[in-house]
This record gives sequence, C-alpha cells and structure tokens, in this order.
Amino acid sequence: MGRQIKTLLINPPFTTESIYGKFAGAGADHAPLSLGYIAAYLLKHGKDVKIIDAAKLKLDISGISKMISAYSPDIVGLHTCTPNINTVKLLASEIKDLSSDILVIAGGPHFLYNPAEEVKNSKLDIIVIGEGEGTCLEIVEGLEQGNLGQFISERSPWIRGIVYKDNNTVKINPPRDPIVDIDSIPFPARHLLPPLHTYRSTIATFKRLPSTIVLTSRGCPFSCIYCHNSAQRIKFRMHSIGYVMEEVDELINKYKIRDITFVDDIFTVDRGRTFAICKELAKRKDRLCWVCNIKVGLVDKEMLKVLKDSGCWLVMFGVDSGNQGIIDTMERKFALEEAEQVCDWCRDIGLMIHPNFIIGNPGETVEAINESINFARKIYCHYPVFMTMVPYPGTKLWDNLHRYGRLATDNFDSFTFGSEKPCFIPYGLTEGLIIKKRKEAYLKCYLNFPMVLRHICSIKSFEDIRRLLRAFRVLIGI
Ligand code: B12
Ligand code: SF4
Repeated sequence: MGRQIKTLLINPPFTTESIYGKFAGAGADHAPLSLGYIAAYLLKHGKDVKIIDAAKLKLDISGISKMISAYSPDIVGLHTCTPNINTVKLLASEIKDLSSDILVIAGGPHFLYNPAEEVKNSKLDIIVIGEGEGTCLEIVEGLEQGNLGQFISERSPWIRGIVYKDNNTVKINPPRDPIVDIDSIPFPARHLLPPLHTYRSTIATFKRLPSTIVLTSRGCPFSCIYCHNSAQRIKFRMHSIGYVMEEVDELINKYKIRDITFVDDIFTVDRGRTFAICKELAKRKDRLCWVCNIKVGLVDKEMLKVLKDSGCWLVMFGVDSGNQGIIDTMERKFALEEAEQVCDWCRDIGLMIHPNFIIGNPGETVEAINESINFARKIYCHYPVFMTMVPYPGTKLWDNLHRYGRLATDNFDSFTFGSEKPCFIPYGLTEGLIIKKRKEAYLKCYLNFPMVLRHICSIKSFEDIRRLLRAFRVLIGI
C-alpha cells in the first residue's frame, strides 16, 4: 500500500422544491443510499472516507467548497442523477479551482447516457458507469500508488467501468460486471450522514417517525420504456434474508427506526423470499411498520395478506394510465383489470394503496387522461399520485422520443417528476393542457366524498391526523 488517500463523497445540493414542485411540503428527503454503500465498501477495505449530504444540509456551492477545504480530500465523488448534472458540472469546476490535484469523479443513474460527452464537456476527471463500489475501491487503490498524473496515465486504463480524460482525450474502458454477491457490500454507512431521524419520507409513506429507506434487492426483471431499467439490462439480484434482517435490526436498535420504506423497484419479485422476509418482519411487528413497491401481476391475495400481517400498511405501484393501449405502449406488462383486482384485494385485507399515474404518456390524448382520472377515482385507493412523464436520457423512451412527441426543454434541471412544467409533450397535447389536467386529476381524486371518508376511517393515531392536515395544506396549495 502507498499513501493514505482521503475520499469525500458528495450528494450535491437539491431542494425538495426542485424535486416535488408545489408538492414540496409532502416530499421526501432520504438518506443517499448509493453514497452510503460506496462509503461502507471503502471503509470495509480500510480506506478513509467521508460523506457530505449537501442536499440535506442545504449547502450551496461556497458552503461545500469550505467543507472540501477543511477536509482536504484527494478524491471527491459526486452523485449524479439527470436533474442535478448541471450542478455536478458546476461543482466539478469549483473543486478543480480549489485544487487541480483533487481527482474529481462522478457516478449515478444519469451516466447511463453519453458519459463520453459529459466527461469531455466538464471538469470531471472520471465518470463511473454502473455500480460504484468496486470501481471506487480500485480508483482509491490506484491513486495510493502515485500522483494524479501517474494514476490517470498508468493505472486508469486497467479499471473497468470508467470513462475518463487523459490529456484532453476521452478514454472509454470496458464495462464492469454487476456485483454478483450483493451481500458482500456492507450496509450503507449511515453513521457518516446527518442523524437518520432528521431525514423524512413523503407524507403518504410513513405512519410513524423516525422512518427510513432500505434496499433489499438490485435491478428489476422488467424493462418499461421510461424507466432506467430500460437503459441498462442489469440482472436482478437479491440480498439474503439474513442480510436484510440484520440491517433491519440495526435500524431498529441502533437508529431507533420505527417505519421503513423498502425502495426496491419491486419488493415482491420472488414469492418465496417475500414470504420468508415477511415471516421475520412479523416477529418485529410491534416495533416496526413498513411500506413497499409491488407490481401488478406479481402479487396475489395470499401474498398481500402476508404483507399486511407482518406490518406492511401501504403498497405502492405503477398504474400509469387508465388506457390499456398506453400501458402496452409503455411495455408495462399488465392488464387494467389486474390493477383493479389488486385494489379489491387490498380493500378486503385493509392495506392502503398508493398508485402512481403519469400524465403526458406517449400516445396520450385528453380522453386518455380522463380515463386515468376516472380509473383512479373508480379503484379503492388512498394516495393516487399524478406525475408528469420524464424521458430520462438513455431510456427506450428517450431513444425513440420523436416517435411519441417532443421535449419542451433541453435543460436537464427540469427533468423531475414533480416539475410544474412538463418536459415531455406527446403529440396531440400541449404544455398548458398537461398542467391543467394534472391539477384537475388531483382535485377530482382527492376532493370527493368516498376519498375523504376513506382517509377519515384510516385515522388511528394523532400522527395520522397531523399527516392528513399537512397533506390537505399541500392539496389546497396546488
Ligand atoms: C429511493 C430512490 C429515491 C429516494 C431516495 C434517494 C436516495 N436518497 O437514495 C427519493 C424519493 C428521495 C428519490 C428522489 C429522487 N429520485 Co430517485 N430513486 C430511488 C430509487 C428507487 C432507488 C435508489 C437506490 O438506492 N438505488 C440503489 C443504489 C445501490 O443504486 P444507485 O443509486 O444507482 O447507485 C449506484 C450507482 O449509480 C453508482 N453511483 C451512484 N452515485 C455515485 C457517486 C459516485 C461518486 C460513484 C463513483 C458512483 C455512484 O454506485 C452506486 C452503488 O452501486 C431509484 C431507482 C433505482 N432502483 O435505483 C430512483 C432513481 C435513482 N430516482 C430517480 C429520480 C429522477 C429522482 C428524483 C429526481 C425524483 C424526481 N422527483 O424527479 C429525485 C432526485 C433526488 C436526488 N438527489 O438524487 C431516477 C434517476 C433517473 C436519472 N436518469 O437521473 C431513478 C433511477 C428512478 C427512475 N425514474 O428511473 N429517489
Ligand atoms: S417494473 Fe417498475 S422498476 Fe421495473 S422496469 Fe418497469 S417501471 Fe422500472
């Protein structure tokens, strides 16, 4: 081993207002799991690493610069999703101004698209494609062997999964295979973040505080055209039951967590594993309640009952549209009748429902939006959410954009689901119509007697009343 390298991972500034628009009061700010995993992996290998969650700490660029100077890192790593790529580039050049000896790297879902251009048009030295744990470790180990210049020219060519600049020439290395045994990655280094209880979930997805997020699997077997999973065909992998329960126990005992959102793309992909996790969660039912994402077509009544009996109180799933043709265009692979069936089962069992709809889908017409609104009103549900369509770069939708519509902006800052102005306009619709129909969807779905009654009947605690009042305030603000 050579010199000791200090790595600083940064979650760039991002406000709940920029993510959720008018719904910011109901939005989440969650612990950045991705950076937590990378930091934990570096710590496991004896490396020196810190995390700054600038989004959580509401730091601006100059605040971040001060913290960088105080720690004086050799490597700064920036988490990047599409709506913060501009901030990431700004930060990269600030950091290089502070010291050109700092190796500036970035990774995250945005780089499934055109990393060579992004590295060329920024001060970033390296872009990490795909999972970052192993790649970051190799970067740290490589830099331990010499200075920045030597590292770039001599050792970077051997690191899989990176795109980098060597004397202004962009080099693209072969891809890195996804991690096979994801249990080899330690739990996210939550102790390097601001106190966990200061983060918050979206208003609809926690019952008790403190609450947090947990990931029990990586990837998804499906490939819906607007999803990042259509940009990368990564094999679906699961943590073992032992790993999941040890992490859950750590959250309950060390961090006093009382409510978990399982943020797996689909929690119920493997039926046997779902039942096994639920059996364990049921033993902790008095201390923990939880919610998860399911997929229509991958649940049945028996499974939903098992979820409920082990502490699950709400399920989230995509319906996207009340029009079957649109669902098929988006390769969602389920029938609307099945979605209705899931809602009926949930009503019988007593599970709350959080269905996601999208306004401005490819092929959408005003009639189709009305079908979505009518469907959301017809089914038994509690928290229908209406997002606008965002064609993330690299997805199938992005690649075939002109077949379906046009971009309203090419500024990635507005590529968020909650953005007031839609960034994708399908043929036949206008920006104004999408904004109008989205507002109408919320008002029609929430301000009606069955919905109000459903929420009143769901009140079980003082916390429920507080959440409902907060949700009501957000609703009258739209
Ligand atoms: C949970 C979640 C959230 C949570 C919490 C996020 C968090 N704090 O962890 C909340 C609800 C707050 C959230 C918010 C948003 N999210 Co989100 N979210 C997710 C979700 C479901 C899981 C994220 C996760 O933990 N993944 C598991 C980890 C292991 O994977 P990972 O994050 O990709 O990180 C790995 C690599 O990318 C890489 N990497 C990541 N960062 C870095 C940094 C460095 C330096 C390096 C080297 C490598 C590296 O290494 C990591 C470890 O292997 C993903 C979908 C998914 N399954 O990934 C969407 C997803 C990441 N979110 C997405 C989006 C768009 C958003 C929002 C902009 C939402 C919006 N309203 O528009 C905001 C942005 C907030 C932010 N600052 O990132 C998109 C991103 C698409 C894109 N091209 O940018 C995704 C992919 C979903 C989708 N629609 O396709 N999100
Ligand atoms: S099922 Fe969900 S997570 Fe999986 S590809 Fe489709 S939208 Fe993405």
